[in-house]
Amino acid sequence: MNFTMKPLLAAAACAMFFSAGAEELQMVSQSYSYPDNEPAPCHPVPTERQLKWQETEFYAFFHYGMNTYTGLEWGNGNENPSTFAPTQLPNPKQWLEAVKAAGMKGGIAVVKHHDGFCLWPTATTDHKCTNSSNSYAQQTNIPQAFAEAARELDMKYGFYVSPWDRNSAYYGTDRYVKDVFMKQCDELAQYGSDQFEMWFDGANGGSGYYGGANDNRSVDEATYYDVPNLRDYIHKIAPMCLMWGVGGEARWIGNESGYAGETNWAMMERGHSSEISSRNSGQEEGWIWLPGESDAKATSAGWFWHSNQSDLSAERLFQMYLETVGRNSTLILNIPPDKSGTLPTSSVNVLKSLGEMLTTRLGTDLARNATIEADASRSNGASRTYDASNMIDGNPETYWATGDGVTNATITLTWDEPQTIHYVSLMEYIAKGQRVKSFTIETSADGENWEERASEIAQTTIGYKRIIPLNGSTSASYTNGYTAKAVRITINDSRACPLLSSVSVY
Ligand code: FUL
Repeated sequence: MNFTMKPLLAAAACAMFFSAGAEELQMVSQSYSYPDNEPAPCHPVPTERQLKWQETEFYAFFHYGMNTYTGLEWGNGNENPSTFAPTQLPNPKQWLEAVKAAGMKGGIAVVKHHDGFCLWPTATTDHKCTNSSNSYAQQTNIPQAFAEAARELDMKYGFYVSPWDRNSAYYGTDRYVKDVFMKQCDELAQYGSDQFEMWFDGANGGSGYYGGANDNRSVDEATYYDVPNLRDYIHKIAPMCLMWGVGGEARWIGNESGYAGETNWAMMERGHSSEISSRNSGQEEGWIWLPGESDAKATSAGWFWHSNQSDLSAERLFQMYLETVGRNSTLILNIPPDKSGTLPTSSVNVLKSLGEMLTTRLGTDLARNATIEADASRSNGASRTYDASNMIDGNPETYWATGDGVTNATITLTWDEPQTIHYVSLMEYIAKGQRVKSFTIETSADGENWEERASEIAQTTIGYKRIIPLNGSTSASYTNGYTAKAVRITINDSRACPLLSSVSVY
């Protein structure tokens, strides 16, 4: 719809109120108009916290703790604190430097796993590193060192604190939530108001040591942890800290193998029976914004370090990246520190190769030098345009849009000289909701004859980011690519007028 034709809505709404002291009646007239012609939101929409979190895209998971020294994946909670015996002072800065080289923007450190062993000098339990007889353990404070290193390296950081505690005598009672778990979250929040995510595992209850009781305790995770209060409380201290999993602000993608659905909505019908089976793809009809996060391991054995582990190849990790970040999910990739409290050299080397691969393959955006056109664009507003050029200006705040009710359109990028291309990456302006339901990509070697690409991949949702390998495969080796003088993207269907903030071609 043309802006000039659009009626200025509800021109005169009147409000009445009493002024504080004099109690005299005042009339205030307000008028509503849309000088910028902005598209209406297509609900649900993300909170600002969820938006910021989504921009983190690719970050690390560091499973380190008592299990590193017992060789277990789930400690029972009956460990002697002295078993935690680092051979040198654990060095979170080395962890973060290594993942930064892989192109990651941050990391989450496990500071308490299900065994209840805390990697900071907590006041809530005796099951903690500072009670070890090892002198490096006594000096260990992972949340503090991790937060400091992240700030120094300009990276985002957060903590995994297991709600389940197989050591605590109080687990399963109200006292555990009030006096142990909430206080631990509070202590951790104090390590930085700039945390981006707290990870609350879904593993809840079962057998354990429980202060010597050695029994089985189960809880209802939906009610036991007093999540609404916990969330409000953490957000007061760390306003941009997203509460993952049990916290209810982002969802598990449904597997630990590093892939999201090709179709992947950021919305879910929370509480509906279909929720669990829809984790991988989200739900188009979902009424709550609950974006997916994929947790996966970069090593072969477990989440924690094991002497027999090997590193997955950089090529395999690149595939995971395409199948998660490239499918509207974030990727939290686990690399476990060893008994020295540092990442093994072999892992550091793979991370470096991955970073180089990402730079070579997805580092130079050819769209920036293209001419871009759309066959439909929304009319300009007073201080905003919705032109196709907004998709290649590198500014995530500007976007291309069509007019209200226009749910299909074609975008064409053209170069003076033919380019060799492998990937097309698209981003929706999700602040106003996720919209696109179907699209197609074609390339043309001469600018006249078109060939459809990657039709074997479901070109359905886009969301925050969608990366399409033009050869149709996320696992095939990096080929010679296609020669293209032009690329055409057709939006075939959308929940409302499509809004794209970026088109990139690599
Ligand atoms: C799971 C836990 O039980 C694993 O030990 C690990 O921490 C993984 C990331 O989440 O639910």
